[in-house]
Amino acid sequence: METYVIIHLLHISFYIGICPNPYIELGTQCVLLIPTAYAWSSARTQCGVTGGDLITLDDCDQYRKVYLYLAETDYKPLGYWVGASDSALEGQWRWTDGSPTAMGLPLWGVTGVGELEPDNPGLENCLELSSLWRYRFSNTFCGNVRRVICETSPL
Ligand SMILES: [Ca+2]
Ligand SMILES: [Ca+2]
Repeated sequence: METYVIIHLLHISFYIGICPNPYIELGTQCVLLIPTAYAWSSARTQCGVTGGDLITLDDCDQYRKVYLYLAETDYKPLGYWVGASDSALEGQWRWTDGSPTAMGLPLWGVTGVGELEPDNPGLENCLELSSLWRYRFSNTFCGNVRRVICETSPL
């Protein structure tokens, strides 16, 4: 009886439901790549138009699935906006739902001069995944244009 219950719960945890068109199921999230480049706030609006928001990547396994998907899609060289910024309070990185963004390795990339991202405090306030950083987290200017990764809830 106990064994049955555990297996049943595991099954539920892997079933996320049906993703609304044009979102695809990717791991535990419904994900949409928008191949047109926008500034961060416009990118967020574009996700809203499709019924979602910029993606939250607060789970390492799920981040890896997204990373592999981007590497496979391979729209070099521009990066993708994801849903974190420190615009509200410098250095306090938050996802769009207000939850804190994990800092440090292995999520964040290392700059060309060997320093850990995020760099340029006060200037670069939005989070991107760029092929230049092997899709590790890096901050850049929110006004830069990047492709977009949205997330929405399953139906
Ligand atoms: Ca900043
Ligand atoms: Ca940076």
